[in-house]
Amino acid sequence: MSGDEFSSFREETLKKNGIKNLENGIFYGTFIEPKAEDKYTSISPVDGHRNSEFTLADRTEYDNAVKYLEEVFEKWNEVTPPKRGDIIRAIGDSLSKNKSKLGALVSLEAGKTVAEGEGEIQEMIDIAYFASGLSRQLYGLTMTSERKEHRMMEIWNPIGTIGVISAFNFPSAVWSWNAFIAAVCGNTVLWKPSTKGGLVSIGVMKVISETLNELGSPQIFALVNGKGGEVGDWMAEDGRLKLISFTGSTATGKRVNEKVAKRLGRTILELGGNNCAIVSRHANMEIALKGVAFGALATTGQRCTSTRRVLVDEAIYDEFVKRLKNIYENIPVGNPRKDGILVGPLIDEQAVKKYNEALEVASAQGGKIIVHGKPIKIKGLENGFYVRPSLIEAKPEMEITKVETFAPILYVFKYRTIEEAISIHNSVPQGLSSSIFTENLREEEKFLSFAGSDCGIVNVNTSTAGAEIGGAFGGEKETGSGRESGSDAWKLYMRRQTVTVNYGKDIPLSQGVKFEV
Ligand code: UN1
Repeated sequence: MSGDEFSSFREETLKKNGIKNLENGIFYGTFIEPKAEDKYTSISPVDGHRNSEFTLADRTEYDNAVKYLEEVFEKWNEVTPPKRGDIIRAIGDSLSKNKSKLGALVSLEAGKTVAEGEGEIQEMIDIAYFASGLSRQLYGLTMTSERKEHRMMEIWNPIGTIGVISAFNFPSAVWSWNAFIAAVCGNTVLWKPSTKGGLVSIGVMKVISETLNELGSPQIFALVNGKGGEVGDWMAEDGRLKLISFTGSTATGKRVNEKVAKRLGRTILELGGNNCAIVSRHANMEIALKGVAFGALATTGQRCTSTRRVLVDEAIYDEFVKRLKNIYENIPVGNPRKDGILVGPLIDEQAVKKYNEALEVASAQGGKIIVHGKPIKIKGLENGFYVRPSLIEAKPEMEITKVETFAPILYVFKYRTIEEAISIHNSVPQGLSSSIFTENLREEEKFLSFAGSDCGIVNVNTSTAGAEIGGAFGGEKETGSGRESGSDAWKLYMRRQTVTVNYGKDIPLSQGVKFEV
Protein backbone atom coordinates (compact mmCIF):
# COMPACT_ATOMS: atom_id res chain seq x y z
CA MET A 1 0.00 0.00 0.00
CA SER A 2 1.61 3.24 -1.13
CA GLY A 3 0.96 6.72 0.28
CA ASP A 4 -1.65 7.32 -2.43
CA GLU A 5 -3.34 4.05 -1.63
CA PHE A 6 -3.44 5.02 2.02
CA SER A 7 -5.01 8.37 1.12
CA SER A 8 -7.77 6.50 -0.73
CA PHE A 9 -8.14 4.19 2.27
CA ARG A 10 -8.58 7.28 4.45
CA GLU A 11 -11.24 8.77 2.21
CA GLU A 12 -13.10 5.51 1.89
CA THR A 13 -12.97 4.78 5.63
CA LEU A 14 -14.20 8.24 6.59
CA LYS A 15 -16.97 8.00 3.99
CA LYS A 16 -18.11 4.52 5.04
CA ASN A 17 -18.28 5.71 8.65
CA GLY A 18 -20.16 8.85 7.65
CA ILE A 19 -17.39 11.08 9.07
CA LYS A 20 -17.48 14.56 7.60
CA ASN A 21 -14.62 16.99 7.15
CA LEU A 22 -15.85 18.80 10.24
CA GLU A 23 -17.65 16.52 12.68
CA ASN A 24 -19.73 17.14 15.77
CA GLY A 25 -17.87 15.63 18.70
CA ILE A 26 -20.83 15.95 21.05
CA PHE A 27 -23.86 13.71 21.22
CA TYR A 28 -26.79 13.71 23.61
CA GLY A 29 -29.99 12.46 22.04
CA THR A 30 -28.60 13.64 18.72
CA PHE A 31 -25.28 14.97 17.40
CA ILE A 32 -25.06 18.60 18.52
CA GLU A 33 -23.99 21.54 16.37
CA PRO A 34 -21.93 23.21 19.05
CA LYS A 35 -21.51 26.89 19.67
CA ALA A 36 -18.00 26.42 21.00
CA GLU A 37 -15.17 27.45 18.75
CA ASP A 38 -12.85 24.72 19.96
CA LYS A 39 -11.95 22.03 17.46
CA TYR A 40 -9.52 19.16 17.34
CA THR A 41 -7.68 18.01 14.24
CA SER A 42 -7.39 14.26 14.00
CA ILE A 43 -4.06 13.12 12.52
CA SER A 44 -3.43 9.54 11.44
CA PRO A 45 -0.26 8.08 12.95
CA VAL A 46 0.00 5.91 9.83
CA ASP A 47 0.99 8.78 7.51
CA GLY A 48 0.98 11.87 9.77
CA HIS A 49 -1.76 13.51 7.69
CA ARG A 50 -5.06 15.05 8.66
CA ASN A 51 -8.12 12.82 8.84
CA SER A 52 -10.72 15.45 9.71
CA GLU A 53 -11.72 17.81 12.49
CA PHE A 54 -14.28 17.56 15.25
CA THR A 55 -15.73 19.98 17.77
CA LEU A 56 -15.03 19.97 21.49
CA ALA A 57 -17.57 20.59 24.23
CA ASP A 58 -17.73 23.73 26.34
CA ARG A 59 -19.18 23.86 29.86
CA THR A 60 -22.76 24.50 28.70
CA GLU A 61 -22.75 21.57 26.30
CA TYR A 62 -21.21 19.38 28.98
CA ASP A 63 -23.92 20.37 31.47
CA ASN A 64 -26.64 19.79 28.91
CA ALA A 65 -25.32 16.30 28.24
CA VAL A 66 -25.35 15.37 31.93
CA LYS A 67 -28.81 16.85 32.41
CA TYR A 68 -30.04 14.89 29.39
CA LEU A 69 -28.68 11.62 30.78
CA GLU A 70 -30.23 12.23 34.19
CA GLU A 71 -33.64 12.52 32.53
CA VAL A 72 -33.07 9.47 30.35
CA PHE A 73 -32.14 7.51 33.49
CA GLU A 74 -35.77 7.68 34.62
CA LYS A 75 -37.08 6.40 31.29
CA TRP A 76 -34.45 3.71 31.00
CA ASN A 77 -35.55 2.28 34.34
CA GLU A 78 -39.06 1.79 33.02
CA VAL A 79 -37.46 -0.85 30.78
CA THR A 80 -36.95 -4.17 32.56
CA PRO A 81 -33.38 -5.50 32.81
CA PRO A 82 -33.93 -8.40 30.34
CA LYS A 83 -35.40 -5.92 27.82
CA ARG A 84 -32.39 -3.68 28.39
CA GLY A 85 -30.32 -6.77 27.67
CA ASP A 86 -32.18 -7.27 24.37
CA ILE A 87 -31.31 -3.71 23.39
CA ILE A 88 -27.64 -4.16 24.20
CA ARG A 89 -27.67 -7.43 22.25
CA ALA A 90 -29.04 -5.55 19.25
CA ILE A 91 -26.15 -3.09 19.62
CA GLY A 92 -23.82 -6.10 19.52
CA ASP A 93 -25.48 -7.24 16.28
CA SER A 94 -25.07 -3.77 14.70
CA LEU A 95 -21.43 -3.60 15.73
CA SER A 96 -20.98 -7.02 14.20
CA LYS A 97 -22.45 -5.84 10.88
CA ASN A 98 -20.22 -2.76 10.96
CA LYS A 99 -17.10 -4.49 12.26
CA SER A 100 -14.97 -4.04 9.19
CA LYS A 101 -15.65 -0.33 8.67
CA LEU A 102 -15.25 0.49 12.37
CA GLY A 103 -12.10 -1.63 12.54
CA ALA A 104 -10.74 0.36 9.61
CA LEU A 105 -11.48 3.59 11.50
CA VAL A 106 -9.51 2.23 14.47
CA SER A 107 -6.58 1.54 12.11
CA LEU A 108 -6.84 5.01 10.63
CA GLU A 109 -6.96 6.86 13.91
CA ALA A 110 -4.97 4.65 16.30
CA GLY A 111 -2.65 2.93 13.80
CA LYS A 112 -3.72 -0.60 14.67
CA THR A 113 -3.25 -3.54 12.27
CA VAL A 114 -6.30 -4.92 10.46
CA ALA A 115 -6.59 -7.83 12.91
CA GLU A 116 -6.20 -5.61 15.96
CA GLY A 117 -8.55 -2.91 14.66
CA GLU A 118 -11.26 -5.49 14.07
CA GLY A 119 -10.30 -7.19 17.34
CA GLU A 120 -11.15 -3.95 19.11
CA ILE A 121 -14.68 -4.04 17.68
CA GLN A 122 -14.94 -7.77 18.41
CA GLU A 123 -14.20 -6.98 22.04
CA MET A 124 -17.22 -4.63 22.01
CA ILE A 125 -19.43 -7.29 20.42
CA ASP A 126 -18.31 -9.84 23.01
CA ILE A 127 -19.10 -7.57 25.95
CA ALA A 128 -22.48 -6.64 24.41
CA TYR A 129 -23.51 -10.30 24.31
CA PHE A 130 -22.06 -10.90 27.77
CA ALA A 131 -24.03 -7.92 29.13
CA SER A 132 -27.17 -9.17 27.43
CA GLY A 133 -26.93 -12.52 29.23
CA LEU A 134 -26.01 -10.76 32.45
CA SER A 135 -29.21 -8.73 32.30
CA ARG A 136 -31.06 -11.84 33.53
CA GLN A 137 -28.45 -12.64 36.15
CA LEU A 138 -28.18 -9.57 38.37
CA TYR A 139 -28.48 -11.88 41.33
CA GLY A 140 -28.85 -10.95 44.97
CA LEU A 141 -28.47 -13.24 47.97
CA THR A 142 -30.95 -14.17 50.64
CA MET A 143 -29.89 -14.60 54.26
CA THR A 144 -31.41 -16.33 57.23
CA SER A 145 -32.61 -14.00 59.94
CA GLU A 146 -32.09 -14.32 63.70
CA ARG A 147 -35.42 -12.58 64.20
CA LYS A 148 -38.58 -14.66 64.11
CA GLU A 149 -40.78 -14.25 60.99
CA HIS A 150 -38.24 -12.04 59.27
CA ARG A 151 -36.67 -12.35 55.87
CA MET A 152 -33.34 -10.85 54.77
CA MET A 153 -32.06 -10.33 51.28
CA GLU A 154 -29.83 -8.24 49.11
CA ILE A 155 -31.18 -6.26 46.18
CA TRP A 156 -29.32 -4.28 43.55
CA ASN A 157 -30.38 -0.97 42.05
CA PRO A 158 -28.67 1.17 39.42
CA ILE A 159 -26.58 4.10 40.66
CA GLY A 160 -27.61 6.71 38.07
CA THR A 161 -25.54 8.47 35.47
CA ILE A 162 -21.90 7.46 35.33
CA GLY A 163 -18.84 8.85 33.52
CA VAL A 164 -16.30 6.91 31.48
CA ILE A 165 -12.99 8.48 30.43
CA SER A 166 -11.22 6.30 27.87
CA ALA A 167 -7.70 6.26 26.42
CA PHE A 168 -6.46 6.40 22.81
CA ASN A 169 -5.02 2.89 22.72
CA PHE A 170 -8.37 1.13 23.12
CA PRO A 171 -10.54 3.95 21.84
CA SER A 172 -13.85 2.10 22.08
CA ALA A 173 -13.50 -1.40 23.60
CA VAL A 174 -12.68 -0.28 27.14
CA TRP A 175 -15.55 2.24 27.03
CA SER A 176 -17.94 -0.56 26.05
CA TRP A 177 -16.79 -2.81 28.92
CA ASN A 178 -18.09 -0.10 31.21
CA ALA A 179 -20.98 1.24 29.17
CA PHE A 180 -22.74 -2.00 28.20
CA ILE A 181 -22.51 -3.50 31.68
CA ALA A 182 -23.59 -0.21 33.29
CA ALA A 183 -26.50 0.04 30.84
CA VAL A 184 -28.04 -3.37 31.56
CA CYS A 185 -27.76 -2.46 35.24
CA GLY A 186 -30.00 0.53 34.45
CA ASN A 187 -27.51 3.40 34.35
CA THR A 188 -26.92 6.05 31.69
CA VAL A 189 -23.36 6.76 30.55
CA LEU A 190 -21.40 9.88 29.69
CA TRP A 191 -18.35 9.13 27.52
CA LYS A 192 -15.27 11.32 27.30
CA PRO A 193 -12.81 9.65 24.96
CA SER A 194 -9.20 10.69 24.46
CA THR A 195 -9.21 13.32 21.69
CA LYS A 196 -6.78 10.96 19.93
CA GLY A 197 -9.67 8.48 19.76
CA GLY A 198 -12.36 11.05 18.93
CA LEU A 199 -13.22 9.82 15.45
CA VAL A 200 -13.71 6.26 16.65
CA SER A 201 -16.01 7.53 19.40
CA ILE A 202 -18.04 9.42 16.81
CA GLY A 203 -18.18 6.45 14.41
CA VAL A 204 -19.24 4.10 17.22
CA MET A 205 -21.89 6.53 18.50
CA LYS A 206 -23.34 6.84 15.00
CA VAL A 207 -23.86 3.07 14.80
CA ILE A 208 -25.17 2.75 18.36
CA SER A 209 -27.49 5.77 18.31
CA GLU A 210 -29.02 4.64 15.02
CA THR A 211 -29.69 1.19 16.50
CA LEU A 212 -31.29 2.73 19.59
CA ASN A 213 -33.47 4.95 17.41
CA GLU A 214 -34.57 2.00 15.29
CA LEU A 215 -35.55 0.13 18.44
CA GLY A 216 -37.37 3.13 19.86
CA SER A 217 -35.06 2.99 22.87
CA PRO A 218 -33.97 6.01 24.93
CA GLN A 219 -30.50 7.31 23.98
CA ILE A 220 -28.70 6.07 27.06
CA PHE A 221 -25.16 7.03 25.99
CA ALA A 222 -23.86 10.57 25.55
CA LEU A 223 -20.55 11.65 24.09
CA VAL A 224 -18.52 14.71 25.02
CA ASN A 225 -15.29 15.09 23.16
CA GLY A 226 -13.18 17.64 24.98
CA LYS A 227 -9.86 18.43 26.58
CA GLY A 228 -8.80 16.10 29.39
CA GLY A 229 -7.85 18.97 31.70
CA GLU A 230 -11.28 20.52 31.16
CA VAL A 231 -14.04 17.99 30.57
CA GLY A 232 -12.14 15.33 32.54
CA ASP A 233 -11.94 17.65 35.54
CA TRP A 234 -15.59 18.70 35.24
CA MET A 235 -16.55 15.04 35.34
CA ALA A 236 -14.33 14.23 38.31
CA GLU A 237 -15.84 17.11 40.28
CA ASP A 238 -19.43 16.53 39.21
CA GLY A 239 -21.54 14.96 41.96
CA ARG A 240 -24.20 14.06 39.37
CA LEU A 241 -21.83 11.38 38.03
CA LYS A 242 -22.02 8.64 40.63
CA LEU A 243 -19.04 6.71 39.28
CA ILE A 244 -16.03 7.73 37.24
CA SER A 245 -14.27 4.96 35.36
CA PHE A 246 -10.92 6.27 34.19
CA THR A 247 -8.32 4.63 31.97
CA GLY A 248 -5.00 6.43 31.51
CA SER A 249 -1.73 7.28 33.20
CA THR A 250 -1.10 6.84 36.92
CA ALA A 251 -0.33 10.57 37.26
CA THR A 252 -3.70 11.67 35.78
CA GLY A 253 -5.51 8.84 37.57
CA LYS A 254 -4.26 10.09 40.92
CA ARG A 255 -5.67 13.54 40.13
CA VAL A 256 -9.02 12.11 39.07
CA ASN A 257 -9.10 9.92 42.18
CA GLU A 258 -8.47 12.86 44.52
CA LYS A 259 -11.24 14.92 42.96
CA VAL A 260 -13.80 12.09 42.98
CA ALA A 261 -12.84 11.05 46.53
CA LYS A 262 -13.34 14.61 47.72
CA ARG A 263 -17.02 14.31 46.85
CA LEU A 264 -17.13 10.65 48.01
CA GLY A 265 -17.92 9.37 44.55
CA ARG A 266 -16.93 5.97 43.25
CA THR A 267 -14.03 5.26 40.92
CA ILE A 268 -12.74 2.47 38.76
CA LEU A 269 -9.14 3.26 37.88
CA GLU A 270 -7.27 1.40 35.18
CA LEU A 271 -3.86 3.08 35.27
CA GLY A 272 -0.32 2.24 34.26
CA GLY A 273 0.95 -1.30 33.97
CA ASN A 274 4.51 -2.60 33.99
CA ASN A 275 3.77 -6.17 33.15
CA CYS A 276 6.29 -8.93 33.46
CA ALA A 277 6.65 -12.44 32.06
CA ILE A 278 8.73 -15.09 33.78
CA VAL A 279 10.22 -17.70 31.44
CA SER A 280 11.35 -20.73 33.39
CA ARG A 281 13.68 -23.55 32.36
CA HIS A 282 10.52 -25.68 32.51
CA ALA A 283 8.76 -23.59 29.85
CA ASN A 284 7.79 -24.72 26.39
CA MET A 285 10.18 -22.44 24.55
CA GLU A 286 8.02 -21.99 21.44
CA ILE A 287 4.99 -20.95 23.49
CA ALA A 288 7.08 -18.62 25.64
CA LEU A 289 8.65 -16.90 22.61
CA LYS A 290 5.28 -16.32 20.95
CA GLY A 291 3.65 -15.22 24.19
CA VAL A 292 6.38 -12.75 25.05
CA ALA A 293 6.62 -11.39 21.48
CA PHE A 294 2.87 -10.84 21.24
CA GLY A 295 2.72 -9.26 24.68
CA ALA A 296 5.57 -6.87 24.02
CA LEU A 297 4.98 -6.01 20.36
CA ALA A 298 1.23 -6.07 19.73
CA THR A 299 -0.30 -2.59 19.43
CA THR A 300 3.33 -1.38 19.21
CA GLY A 301 3.71 -1.82 22.97
CA GLN A 302 0.86 0.61 23.62
CA ARG A 303 -1.43 -1.59 25.70
CA CYS A 304 -1.88 -1.26 29.44
CA THR A 305 -1.24 -5.00 29.41
CA SER A 306 1.90 -4.89 27.20
CA THR A 307 4.80 -7.02 28.40
CA ARG A 308 7.51 -4.55 29.44
CA ARG A 309 9.81 -6.89 31.37
CA VAL A 310 10.83 -10.50 30.80
CA LEU A 311 12.64 -12.53 33.45
CA VAL A 312 14.52 -15.45 31.96
CA ASP A 313 15.89 -18.46 33.85
CA GLU A 314 19.71 -18.55 33.62
CA ALA A 315 19.54 -22.14 32.34
CA ILE A 316 17.86 -21.07 29.09
CA TYR A 317 18.83 -17.39 29.03
CA ASP A 318 21.28 -17.45 26.12
CA GLU A 319 19.08 -19.50 23.84
CA PHE A 320 15.87 -17.62 24.66
CA VAL A 321 17.44 -14.18 24.26
CA LYS A 322 19.12 -15.20 20.98
CA ARG A 323 15.78 -16.32 19.56
CA LEU A 324 13.94 -13.28 20.88
CA LYS A 325 16.60 -11.02 19.36
CA ASN A 326 16.01 -12.71 16.04
CA ILE A 327 12.27 -11.99 16.31
CA TYR A 328 12.97 -8.34 17.18
CA GLU A 329 15.35 -7.89 14.27
CA ASN A 330 12.91 -9.32 11.78
CA ILE A 331 9.47 -8.25 12.97
CA PRO A 332 7.65 -6.48 10.13
CA VAL A 333 7.02 -2.82 11.03
CA GLY A 334 5.02 -0.56 8.72
CA ASN A 335 1.63 0.32 7.33
CA PRO A 336 -0.77 -1.48 9.66
CA ARG A 337 -3.28 -2.04 6.84
CA LYS A 338 -0.76 -4.07 4.89
CA ASP A 339 -0.82 -7.88 4.97
CA GLY A 340 1.86 -9.37 7.17
CA ILE A 341 2.62 -6.20 9.14
CA LEU A 342 2.59 -6.91 12.88
CA VAL A 343 3.80 -3.58 14.29
CA GLY A 344 2.23 -0.30 13.22
CA PRO A 345 3.15 3.25 14.21
CA LEU A 346 3.25 4.86 17.64
CA ILE A 347 0.36 7.23 18.27
CA ASP A 348 2.17 10.54 17.70
CA GLU A 349 5.45 12.42 17.58
CA GLN A 350 5.46 12.88 21.34
CA ALA A 351 5.36 9.10 21.78
CA VAL A 352 8.40 8.71 19.48
CA LYS A 353 10.23 11.34 21.53
CA LYS A 354 9.44 9.55 24.79
CA TYR A 355 10.60 6.26 23.22
CA ASN A 356 13.98 7.76 22.26
CA GLU A 357 14.39 9.38 25.66
CA ALA A 358 13.66 6.11 27.47
CA LEU A 359 16.30 4.32 25.38
CA GLU A 360 18.88 6.97 26.28
CA VAL A 361 18.03 6.78 29.97
CA ALA A 362 18.16 2.98 29.89
CA SER A 363 21.68 3.11 28.40
CA ALA A 364 22.79 5.74 30.88
CA GLN A 365 21.52 3.58 33.76
CA GLY A 366 23.63 0.64 32.57
CA GLY A 367 21.23 -1.21 30.26
CA LYS A 368 22.88 -3.21 27.47
CA ILE A 369 21.04 -2.65 24.25
CA ILE A 370 20.53 -5.97 22.45
CA VAL A 371 18.37 -4.54 19.66
CA HIS A 372 18.31 -0.76 19.24
CA GLY A 373 15.04 0.14 17.60
CA LYS A 374 15.41 3.49 15.96
CA PRO A 375 12.71 5.65 14.40
CA ILE A 376 12.22 4.65 10.77
CA LYS A 377 10.63 6.07 7.64
CA ILE A 378 8.18 3.93 5.73
CA LYS A 379 8.14 4.54 1.98
CA GLY A 380 5.15 6.62 0.98
CA LEU A 381 4.24 7.20 4.65
CA GLU A 382 7.27 9.34 5.56
CA ASN A 383 5.36 11.48 8.08
CA GLY A 384 4.07 8.47 10.06
CA PHE A 385 5.40 7.73 13.56
CA TYR A 386 7.30 4.47 13.14
CA VAL A 387 10.01 2.96 15.29
CA ARG A 388 11.61 -0.46 15.32
CA PRO A 389 11.16 -2.19 18.71
CA SER A 390 13.96 -2.38 21.26
CA LEU A 391 15.29 -5.18 23.43
CA ILE A 392 17.45 -4.22 26.42
CA GLU A 393 19.35 -6.36 28.88
CA ALA A 394 18.66 -4.74 32.23
CA LYS A 395 19.22 -4.95 35.97
CA PRO A 396 16.24 -4.73 38.36
CA GLU A 397 17.81 -1.72 40.14
CA MET A 398 17.52 0.41 36.98
CA GLU A 399 14.89 3.05 37.75
CA ILE A 400 13.71 3.21 34.13
CA THR A 401 12.51 -0.40 34.38
CA LYS A 402 10.08 0.67 37.11
CA VAL A 403 8.21 3.18 34.98
CA GLU A 404 5.79 2.55 32.16
CA THR A 405 7.01 3.81 28.78
CA PHE A 406 4.11 3.42 26.35
CA ALA A 407 6.26 2.07 23.50
CA PRO A 408 7.84 -1.20 22.30
CA ILE A 409 10.74 -1.49 24.76
CA LEU A 410 11.28 -4.83 26.46
CA TYR A 411 13.71 -5.15 29.38
CA VAL A 412 15.31 -8.59 29.80
CA PHE A 413 16.57 -9.82 33.17
CA LYS A 414 18.34 -13.06 34.15
CA TYR A 415 17.24 -14.96 37.26
CA ARG A 416 18.53 -17.96 39.20
CA THR A 417 15.65 -19.15 41.38
CA ILE A 418 11.88 -18.85 41.06
CA GLU A 419 11.80 -16.99 44.40
CA GLU A 420 14.23 -14.41 43.03
CA ALA A 421 12.14 -14.11 39.84
CA ILE A 422 8.93 -13.47 41.78
CA SER A 423 10.65 -10.92 43.97
CA ILE A 424 11.92 -8.96 40.91
CA HIS A 425 8.53 -9.41 39.26
CA ASN A 426 6.79 -7.73 42.20
CA SER A 427 9.41 -5.02 42.77
CA VAL A 428 7.70 -2.35 40.64
CA PRO A 429 4.96 0.08 41.76
CA GLN A 430 2.44 -1.13 39.17
CA GLY A 431 0.32 -4.31 39.36
CA LEU A 432 -1.84 -4.96 36.31
CA SER A 433 -0.92 -8.13 34.41
CA SER A 434 1.64 -10.91 34.78
CA SER A 435 2.67 -14.20 33.17
CA ILE A 436 4.65 -17.29 33.95
CA PHE A 437 5.78 -19.68 31.27
CA THR A 438 6.39 -23.06 32.87
CA GLU A 439 5.14 -26.62 32.78
CA ASN A 440 6.26 -27.20 36.34
CA LEU A 441 3.28 -27.46 38.66
CA ARG A 442 5.14 -26.19 41.73
CA GLU A 443 6.30 -23.03 39.99
CA GLU A 444 2.89 -22.37 38.50
CA GLU A 445 1.07 -22.84 41.79
CA LYS A 446 3.60 -20.69 43.65
CA PHE A 447 2.99 -17.90 41.13
CA LEU A 448 -0.76 -18.14 41.83
CA SER A 449 -0.33 -18.22 45.62
CA PHE A 450 -0.07 -15.36 48.13
CA ALA A 451 3.70 -15.52 47.62
CA GLY A 452 3.34 -15.17 43.86
CA SER A 453 2.27 -12.47 41.44
CA ASP A 454 0.86 -9.32 43.07
CA CYS A 455 -1.11 -8.31 39.95
CA GLY A 456 -4.82 -8.20 39.19
CA ILE A 457 -4.35 -10.47 36.18
CA VAL A 458 -2.22 -13.61 36.26
CA ASN A 459 -1.50 -15.80 33.25
CA VAL A 460 0.11 -19.19 32.93
CA ASN A 461 1.67 -20.09 29.58
CA THR A 462 0.03 -17.17 27.85
CA SER A 463 0.67 -13.51 27.32
CA THR A 464 0.22 -10.60 29.74
CA ALA A 465 -1.78 -8.90 26.96
CA GLY A 466 -4.98 -10.08 25.33
CA ALA A 467 -7.34 -10.61 28.26
CA GLU A 468 -10.84 -11.91 27.45
CA ILE A 469 -13.93 -9.92 28.41
CA GLY A 470 -15.34 -12.72 30.58
CA GLY A 471 -12.89 -12.08 33.41
CA ALA A 472 -12.74 -9.07 35.70
CA PHE A 473 -10.15 -6.65 34.33
CA GLY A 474 -8.05 -4.40 36.55
CA GLY A 475 -5.01 -4.11 38.74
CA GLU A 476 -3.44 -3.48 42.10
CA LYS A 477 -0.97 -0.95 43.54
CA GLU A 478 -0.39 2.05 41.26
CA THR A 479 -2.51 0.48 38.54
CA GLY A 480 -5.46 1.62 40.61
CA SER A 481 -8.49 -0.23 41.85
CA GLY A 482 -11.79 -1.65 40.84
CA ARG A 483 -12.57 -4.12 38.07
CA GLU A 484 -14.26 -3.74 34.70
CA SER A 485 -15.76 -6.10 32.14
CA GLY A 486 -16.72 -9.66 33.12
CA SER A 487 -17.20 -11.77 36.25
CA ASP A 488 -19.03 -9.77 38.93
CA ALA A 489 -17.62 -6.35 37.94
CA TRP A 490 -21.27 -5.32 37.36
CA LYS A 491 -21.67 -4.84 41.10
CA LEU A 492 -19.60 -1.64 40.92
CA TYR A 493 -22.27 -0.06 38.72
CA MET A 494 -25.06 -0.76 41.21
CA ARG A 495 -25.90 0.02 44.78
CA ARG A 496 -26.46 -2.88 47.10
CA GLN A 497 -29.35 -2.71 49.53
CA THR A 498 -29.64 -5.04 52.45
CA VAL A 499 -33.34 -5.60 53.01
CA THR A 500 -35.05 -6.89 56.16
CA VAL A 501 -38.77 -7.73 56.00
CA ASN A 502 -40.77 -8.43 59.12
CA TYR A 503 -43.89 -10.45 58.32
CA GLY A 504 -44.74 -11.27 61.95
CA LYS A 505 -47.19 -9.81 64.43
CA ASP A 506 -44.45 -8.50 66.75
CA ILE A 507 -41.18 -6.62 66.35
CA PRO A 508 -38.37 -8.67 67.91
CA LEU A 509 -35.00 -6.89 67.91
CA SER A 510 -31.66 -8.24 66.79
CA GLN A 511 -28.90 -9.14 69.26
CA GLY A 512 -31.67 -9.96 71.76
CA VAL A 513 -32.08 -6.29 72.66
CA LYS A 514 -35.22 -5.42 74.65
CA PHE A 515 -36.79 -2.02 74.12
CA GLU A 516 -40.27 -1.89 75.69
CA VAL A 517 -42.06 1.41 75.20
C1 UN1 B 1 -5.83 -1.54 27.72
O1 UN1 B 1 -4.71 -1.56 27.22
O2 UN1 B 1 -6.24 -0.52 28.33
O3 UN1 B 1 -6.04 -7.36 27.56
C2 UN1 B 1 -6.82 -2.63 27.59
C3 UN1 B 1 -5.80 -6.69 26.55
C4 UN1 B 1 -6.97 -6.04 25.85
C5 UN1 B 1 -7.40 -4.81 26.58
C6 UN1 B 1 -6.29 -3.87 26.93
N1 UN1 B 1 -8.06 -6.99 25.80
O4 UN1 B 1 -4.68 -6.54 26.11
